[in-house]
Amino acid sequence: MDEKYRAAEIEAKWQRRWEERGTNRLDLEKAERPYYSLMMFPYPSAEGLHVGHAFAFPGVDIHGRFRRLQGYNVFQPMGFDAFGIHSENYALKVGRNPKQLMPETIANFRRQLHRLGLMLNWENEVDTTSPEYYRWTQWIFLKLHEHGLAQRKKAPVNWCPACKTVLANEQVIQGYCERHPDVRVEQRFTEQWFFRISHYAQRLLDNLPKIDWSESTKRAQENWIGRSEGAEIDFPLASPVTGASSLRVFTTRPDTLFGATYMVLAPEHPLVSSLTSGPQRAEVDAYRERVAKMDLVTRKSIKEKTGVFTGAYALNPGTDKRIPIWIADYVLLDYGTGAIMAVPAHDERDFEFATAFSLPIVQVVKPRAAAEGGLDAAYVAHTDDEVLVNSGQFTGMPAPVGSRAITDWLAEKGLGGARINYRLHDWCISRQRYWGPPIPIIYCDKDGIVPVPERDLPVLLPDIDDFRPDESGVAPLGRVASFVNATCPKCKGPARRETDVSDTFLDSAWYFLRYPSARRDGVAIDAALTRKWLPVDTYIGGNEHAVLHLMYSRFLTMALHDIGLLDFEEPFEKFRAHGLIIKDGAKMSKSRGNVVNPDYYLDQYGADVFRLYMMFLGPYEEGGDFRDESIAGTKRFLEGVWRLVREAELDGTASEELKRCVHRAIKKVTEDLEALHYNTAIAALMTLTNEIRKHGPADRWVAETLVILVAPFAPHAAEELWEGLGHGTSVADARWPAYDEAMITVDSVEMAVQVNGKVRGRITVARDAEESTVLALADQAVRVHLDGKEIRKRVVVPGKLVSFVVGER
Ligand code: ANZ
Ligand code: ZN
Repeated sequence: MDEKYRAAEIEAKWQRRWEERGTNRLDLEKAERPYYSLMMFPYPSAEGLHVGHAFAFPGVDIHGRFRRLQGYNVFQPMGFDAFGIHSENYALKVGRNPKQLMPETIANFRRQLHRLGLMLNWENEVDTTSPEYYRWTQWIFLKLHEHGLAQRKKAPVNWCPACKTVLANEQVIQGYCERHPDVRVEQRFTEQWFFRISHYAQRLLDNLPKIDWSESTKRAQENWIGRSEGAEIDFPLASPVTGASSLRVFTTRPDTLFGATYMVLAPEHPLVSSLTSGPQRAEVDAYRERVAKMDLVTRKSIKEKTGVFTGAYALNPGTDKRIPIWIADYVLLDYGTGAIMAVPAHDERDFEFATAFSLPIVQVVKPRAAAEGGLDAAYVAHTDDEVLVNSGQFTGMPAPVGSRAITDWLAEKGLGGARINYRLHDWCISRQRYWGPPIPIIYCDKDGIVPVPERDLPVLLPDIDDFRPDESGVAPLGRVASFVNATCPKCKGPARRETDVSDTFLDSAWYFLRYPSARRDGVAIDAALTRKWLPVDTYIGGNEHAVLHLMYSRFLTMALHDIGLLDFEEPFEKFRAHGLIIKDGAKMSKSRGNVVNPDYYLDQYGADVFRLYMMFLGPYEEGGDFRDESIAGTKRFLEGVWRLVREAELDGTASEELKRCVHRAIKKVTEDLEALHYNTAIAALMTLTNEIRKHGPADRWVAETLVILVAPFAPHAAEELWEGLGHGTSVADARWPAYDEAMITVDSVEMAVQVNGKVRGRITVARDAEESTVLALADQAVRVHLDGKEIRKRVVVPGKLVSFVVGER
């Protein structure tokens, strides 16, 4: 047998074998220990796989392979999130129809994914653009509609002038379009389809402590949901107008009621027109027009306070004083009630506004010490140690007590009550674009909004030549008469089809539910398979999806649970966010010109070395800097494993010392894989190869153990070695080795790692570890202090200390 490690040959051979032998095929119905390992399915871009994928996917694959070696039947499916603006824009750019283009880009992606050596259940592949898939996406829309969770309503929405469609709030990044980082999003006030995710705000929040997710992801969701406790208060109008005798506000500080010296409505508030008095009208209208053109983020970030008096007054229910009603851009229509009581002494924005327009400022809360000493305190932040002043019968109460007392008192008088408010808004799912599943709705003059009957699904996306979006706010399908004209399912009269398509995030909000049932025709989700395989055991993906995909998936799962289609309400029991790969200190992007194409490395080194290398770049959950200097070292490591296994004395017996080293390695690699600490697991394997060199040669047990421990990372090489050791079955079906605690003596030392004289980390190593191992571990432990610097000197004081001297490059 050839003794040299030849990556290209071995990898092609094993990828063929896996295919032929069905190594990665799984009988979902018969599987006894189901384990669902999910990776975020990619959007197949024309450029193909990038290094971010090459970091993310192998990281999940290693976990899945580890679980399989532990005896689980691991289901690790893959699919393509191929609808959406991204693909459509690319098709527009190259002047082709996405329907023809997409199969080509998917084929390219599939080829690249194969090269990475991922253990995937391709039989269960899904493609969101296939009618077999999107008929069920439409079906889900119908189910939500049937249960009152899909609503058509008029609302202020984000409009991207470049995409020429509305966007969900989650797709607007600091006022700019997610896809067009230099295009400001505008506001439009139009009818759109919404899913009532806001209905689930409290449950989405309450479940967070119950799920095992990365903390950073949970915090992002918590902030996005944005729960605020406070009160709604009605302020009677000094003179009632048509349609209203009072104005309702939301406040988180009912304790400051007596300090409300004026009110502010959002310029779009429906009562503005009736409240405005004759002389003020021209000024109010001009201001409203100006604000209508502004996007939300600009509005939120404007420092300078502007506004206009409406001419109307309300009565502060605490003081009974007349207070003026203004409109201003710092009050937003879609938060709370779209109106506020302004308390300039205690709210910074109100303070700036009152100062700009010379409105009265009355302090009603003071620190206890100041209140008792009669001092006049300046503006201070709200603390528990504050008491109410100038607040009628509530004067003297501690602020939190005052809050409750005032809320109760108002409730008794029928002027409001306690109220919880959420920042999370309903999910706008309609898009005025072509490349998506048509929303299955028909409009009839007689019957109004009529859902397409289930038996008529899918509503096929027609082939059209001109699929360009335009300014009109009407989707391209609106120009296709044969699509638009329909028959009303109820009265059989002439009717019109909805021409908007749904958001791509709806496709991806349920793909994991579809995977096990991917080959079932008559149902979206097969009940028995779903019960067996879901919820997902481990989901790993990027944290950029913390509030988009991950929130939508949770919502949809909850909704389908309530509708009676699922018996669980959280889709992902465990979620881990992986880090990002950066290059030269910056996120990879085409505009920066620092994109790395994995194909080059796969050609040069093969998938196994590349996988190992990517996982050794840094902690999986933190990511790392792509420096290809060290890839040669990774290659040498794998060649070392190769040689040590080939040179093993299979009939011999390893030394006691070596056995101890192997037990230690098993323990370390097992624990690290469990925690996704891949870089340190690889470091431990490096240590082990050094130890085999020192205390070797390996016997059969040592060689086999090494092969199995390496297998999740370098599956092809492991297969070849495993076969060379005389096995006729895949190493993927071997058993993960157990270690003997008694063999793991404390023959290790802790060493400090210094960078420029400061201790930056500690490592635990075998007392007799090789210097190169110690250095590799040390480098990992303090990598944040080494990144981007030049290492001028390395010193190892055995058993004590590693010291790096670094400088700027
Ligand atoms: C009086 C007050 C006094 C307030 C005070 C704050 C401090 P969070 O915590 O984010 O929920 N507010 C309410 N609706 C608004 C809207 N549509 N646009 C702009 N601002 C709005 O913020 C709640 C507070 O934000 C509310 O409590 C209200 O100002 C303001 F010392 O009421 B407060
Ligand atoms: Zn009808």
